This record gives sequence, C-alpha cells and structure tokens, in this order.
Amino acid sequence: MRKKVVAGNWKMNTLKDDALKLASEVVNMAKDETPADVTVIMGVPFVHIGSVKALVGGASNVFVAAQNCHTEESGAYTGETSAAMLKSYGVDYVILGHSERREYFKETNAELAKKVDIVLKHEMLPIFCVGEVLEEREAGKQKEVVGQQLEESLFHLSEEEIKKVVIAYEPVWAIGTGKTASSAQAQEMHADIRAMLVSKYGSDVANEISILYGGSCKPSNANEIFGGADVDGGLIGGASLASRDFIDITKSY
Ligand code: 3PY
Repeated sequence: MRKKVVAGNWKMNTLKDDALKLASEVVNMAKDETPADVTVIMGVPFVHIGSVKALVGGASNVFVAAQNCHTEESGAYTGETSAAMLKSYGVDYVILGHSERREYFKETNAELAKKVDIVLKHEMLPIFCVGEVLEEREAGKQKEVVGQQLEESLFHLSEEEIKKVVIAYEPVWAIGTGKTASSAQAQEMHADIRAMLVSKYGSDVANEISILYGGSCKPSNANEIFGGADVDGGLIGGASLASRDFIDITKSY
C-alpha cells in the first residue's frame, strides 16, 4: 500500500508567532480529524524548524519538512543550511527541486541529484518536485521534460533508495497562478511517471512510491484530483497557510 501524503509548502511565509500558531493548529486538528492512513507534513522555513519541530513533538501523523538544503556536508558556504543540520533538528523530509528553486536559484538536475543523495545519507526523505513550464506543455513536451528530471536526478538511486523518495508533480503553469491541472491531466502525468518508474525499477518498487500533485490544490479541488488512481496526495502551497483549508485537504481522499 502506498503512503497517502498531504504536504504543505509554506514557502517564504509566516513570522515567528504565525508559524507557531499555524503549526499548533495543524497538529491539534490533524490529531482529531485527519484519517490515520494520511501522512501530514509541514514544509516550514529554516528559521522556524527548531521551534516547530519542538511543538510537533511526538505527534504520530504530523512531520516536518525543510524546503531545501545544500549539496555539501559543511564548510564555507555563507548563508546555507546543510542536511546534517536539518537532521540534528529532527527534520523528517526535505522538499527538493521546487520549480521556484529551479527558476530563481537556477538549480539543475545534476545539482538536485547531489541534494537527493545527501538527504538520503542523513536519513531524511526527499520530496522531489518535477514539472514542466507552460511552453513545454504547449509544445507537448511535458513527458519528455519530466522524464529527464527523473532520469538525471533520481534514476541513479538503488531500489531501496528510490522507495524512500516521494515524488511531487507540479506543472509550473499551475503554481501560484490559480490555474490547476484538470484531474485528468494530473492522473495522465502521474500514470506516465509511474510507468517510467516501472520501466526503471519494476512494478513492485514503482507501486510503493507516492506521487503527489502540486499546483493550486485547495479544498474545493483536492477530492477530484486525489481521485486519480496514481495520485497519492498533494503538495500544497497557499492553502497550507490556513489550518482549516489544509486539514480539509487531508480529508479529501
Ligand atoms: C503551489 O501549490 O503553489 C505550490 O507550489 C506547492 O508547492
């Protein structure tokens, strides 16, 4: 059985008090309302990780993700945060390759392969984002683009390693634009990603890997999107900043 996952991506939002309030609401509401088989993840800014992690404590269905990490173990990289640092705060997951990082920080597939490796080395789980931009979709190249992202950043992993990765398909044209892929478009790409995983790793392994949809997912469309046979949950942007909306999405299976 694949893990159902609803992961929030807070991006560069929340001041200290907002972060603690949001995290404590999510923990309390998830305990009472989220179905037991759904893994809830909050992807919080680095500065809040220590305090959010302390607040989450031993909550059984809520986990903490960072939104990035550096490729190297330590050293002279002013302003950066290492995987080992995140692990020392008890971080569970690290979001890697979000389209905003690919676009604004010029992260490449090769660099992301290194980040995936260092996150796994420090026994955290990558949430690895893939997705095409609008021009690529309009040119019918979405499968090729996503295939290349998987090939160059993930397909060097062993079977045991790839099973630890959560993949998030986020069509870039649907991020922060209010546009959402239709449930049919989402399922189609998720099935293509699953097929690529099957041809590389075989169906037993491929069927264990959760594939999340991201891109303007909200309570009003989550149920339909999560209905796709290969859609195992969502990576949630704006709606993860409102505890009520976020928790409602965790109940949308
Ligand atoms: C969005 O939904 O806007 C996202 O980018 C989720 O990561």
